[in-house]
Amino acid sequence: MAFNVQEFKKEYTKKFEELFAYGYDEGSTTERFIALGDLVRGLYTEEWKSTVEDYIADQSKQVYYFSMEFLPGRMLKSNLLNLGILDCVREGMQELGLDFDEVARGEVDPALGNGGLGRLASCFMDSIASTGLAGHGNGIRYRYGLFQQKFVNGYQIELPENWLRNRNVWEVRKENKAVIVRFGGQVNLAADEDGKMTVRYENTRNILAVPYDTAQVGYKNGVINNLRLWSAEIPYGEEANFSTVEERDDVMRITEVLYPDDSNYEGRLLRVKQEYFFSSAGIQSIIRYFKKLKLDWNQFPEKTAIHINDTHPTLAIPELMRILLDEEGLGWDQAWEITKKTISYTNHTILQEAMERWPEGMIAELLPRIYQIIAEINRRHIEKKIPIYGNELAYRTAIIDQGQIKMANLAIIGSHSVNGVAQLHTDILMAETLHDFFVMYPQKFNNKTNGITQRRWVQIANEALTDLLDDTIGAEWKKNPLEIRLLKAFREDEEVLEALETVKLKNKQRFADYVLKTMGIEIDPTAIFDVQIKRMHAYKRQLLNVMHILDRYLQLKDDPSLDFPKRVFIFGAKAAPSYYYAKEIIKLINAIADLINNDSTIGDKIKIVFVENYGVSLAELIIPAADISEQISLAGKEASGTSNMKLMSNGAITMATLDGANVEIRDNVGDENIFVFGLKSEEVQSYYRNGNYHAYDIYEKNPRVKRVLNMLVDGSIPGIEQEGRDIFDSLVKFNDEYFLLKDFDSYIAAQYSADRIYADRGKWNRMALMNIANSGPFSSDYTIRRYADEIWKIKPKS
Ligand code: 26M
Repeated sequence: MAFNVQEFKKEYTKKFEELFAYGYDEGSTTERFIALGDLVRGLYTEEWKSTVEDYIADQSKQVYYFSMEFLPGRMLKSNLLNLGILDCVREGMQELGLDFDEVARGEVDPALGNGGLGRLASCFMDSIASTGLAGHGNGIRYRYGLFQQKFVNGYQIELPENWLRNRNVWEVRKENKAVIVRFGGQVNLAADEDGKMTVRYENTRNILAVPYDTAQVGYKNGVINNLRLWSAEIPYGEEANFSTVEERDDVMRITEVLYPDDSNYEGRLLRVKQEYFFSSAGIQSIIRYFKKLKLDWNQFPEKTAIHINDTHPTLAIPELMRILLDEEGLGWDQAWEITKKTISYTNHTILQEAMERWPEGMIAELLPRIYQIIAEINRRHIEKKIPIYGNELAYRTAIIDQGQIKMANLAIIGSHSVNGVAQLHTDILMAETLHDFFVMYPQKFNNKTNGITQRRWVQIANEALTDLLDDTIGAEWKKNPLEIRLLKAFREDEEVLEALETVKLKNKQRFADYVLKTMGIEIDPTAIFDVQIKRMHAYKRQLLNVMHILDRYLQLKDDPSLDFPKRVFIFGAKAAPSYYYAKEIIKLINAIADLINNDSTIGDKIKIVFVENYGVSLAELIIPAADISEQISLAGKEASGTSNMKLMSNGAITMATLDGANVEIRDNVGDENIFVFGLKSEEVQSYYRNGNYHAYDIYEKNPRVKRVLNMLVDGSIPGIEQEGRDIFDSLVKFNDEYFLLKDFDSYIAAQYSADRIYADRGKWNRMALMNIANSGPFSSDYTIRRYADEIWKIKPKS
């Protein structure tokens, strides 16, 4: 983008005055950001428009990524980076006497997702545009994002996240693209004049879905795709049907707030309304576009791929069927072939409690026509499969079972591709979780290991590392992430290794400053920064990390002269508001932080920092500062993980169980550049199957385990009477569902070897370098290319 510093300064000054009627020097940080964001949006609108026009002119196949969640993070720097004007704008702001980084922090980080699944969707949007693919997002414009987390007396408190309070400079409301989504009512069959039967919907409640579009700027390639988020409103001219406050509230509520639980499905009516609302609106807008092309319906799958991110948008399947059947007049078989060829599905979890199921009666009442179509899909499925596979297998794969609609079953049967998000996860899906379906449809199953965008997670979050890489191996890695492997040639180069250490130290200092300023805790940047950042969940085993901390504390209390290197244990985690046990662990971590941080005999040997309100923006601050990446879920439980990839790309060394994508990280970096411990997935499976795990025996026989666990109940940690007892019981009395006690010894041993190696700076730096050098394969650009080649069948714009 042609643009110079002088022009920028002029434009910015003008834009600010236009918006606020005073000079930027008098503005607040928020106002300064809004002016900048507004200016930047103006810079790309022409390319945004022409990208869409080109897609129409070329009749390019397009992919639509349907996701209930997106977690884009702040967009200013990423838009500037991708437009190629980041340095120019930074310089211009500086010349205007403004602190560019501070202005950038004036942007609110949109938290329209819970965690891994939502962030993956946003990495994918960046990679789709940056690899030159015609692809768009489809989701919900929640009025309130994921709750803000506060700690009060160590307990998690949730506050509403009113992310739109200062307006959103990136979005464009597209009133002319609004569609109607219908709920409730009755379905009637009526014969028209020629005696043809048509389906009529009567007495439906009609909701207006208004799209807000946000540009997805590709990296220096002129491609600008679209993220379309829908908002629920009362349709124009239908105000009379919404005369009571309750009726109006019911509409607003649909897109009011993101459900804050990412691990436990709940059969709530409002949730399924949200799911149908954005699925239906998305399908309608795709159909509207396709009809402009004036092609045959059989060409729909040649021009359209629709991907559903987990089962949340699965109602897109019967919705597409409904439109083809009822509105476009196609026959069942033709509509079904088109639907299956168009839709593909990603599974993100094997946890049974997270699998979506809806009560049949609820769907029948809320979405009567959709219910009929699901029932017919189910009937045909059973009828077709019984002769081939027998009754038992056929019924085990039924969509409707014991009064419940199983969304994963519908997603698999109604799509042509089912993928897991790491090889181990996909293997478990095929062999266990979805084995019945694998028998029926082996060709549908495939793996697409997750990835991350190094543009955000290295170039933006870690400018110092970016400069070092450019100076050492050139800048090609930015366009071609595999090229980062060139760094391997410098593994014995002391100058590079020292420079890498300097970069890390600088990032650690930056985080230490933040911690001092926001929490009043002083941490030593030369200490090991040991990081675990992810949702709080029992299977992720933050509690195992806690057990290590308590063990280390006890060792130091016994012998304060022990020469452990200093360590700072850094946590970031939100718990679902209804997840009681996860909240107890939050309280526990805050309590041991209080105890240990203020114990003068421990001093700097152990510090614990539990940051409040972890999210994308804090991740950008923490990840570049990490030495150790804690990826310690019980093997077989974490589908993939993506913070593991972000941390390795920033030179942290992984402390890993062989779970999710950790396995592939190990394969890439080699055993000598990772700390692996714990049970393997097959061993876990075998214990579950044989029922021969006895946590109590370990508690009794392992004195270190016993001492650590006793701390939870003997009053040595103030303020956790209830929590300590509950957590102790979960491990000792209720047999430790996630095998923490079993993995404890090998975890401690792995932590000790980390201590030893950290003391050898050269060796540690070499390991860090090898992690960075081997992170290229985890770029979401490659993940997306594999989705494009193997599932979506779309090619980049030449
Ligand atoms: C479901 C029903 C009702 C309300 C909420 C949900 C729900 C929301 C989010 C369920 C699951 C949700 O997210 C799951 C998730 O984030 N899974 C993670 O996906 C990542 C990307 O593939 C993986 O890296 C993680 O391993 C996986 O845990």
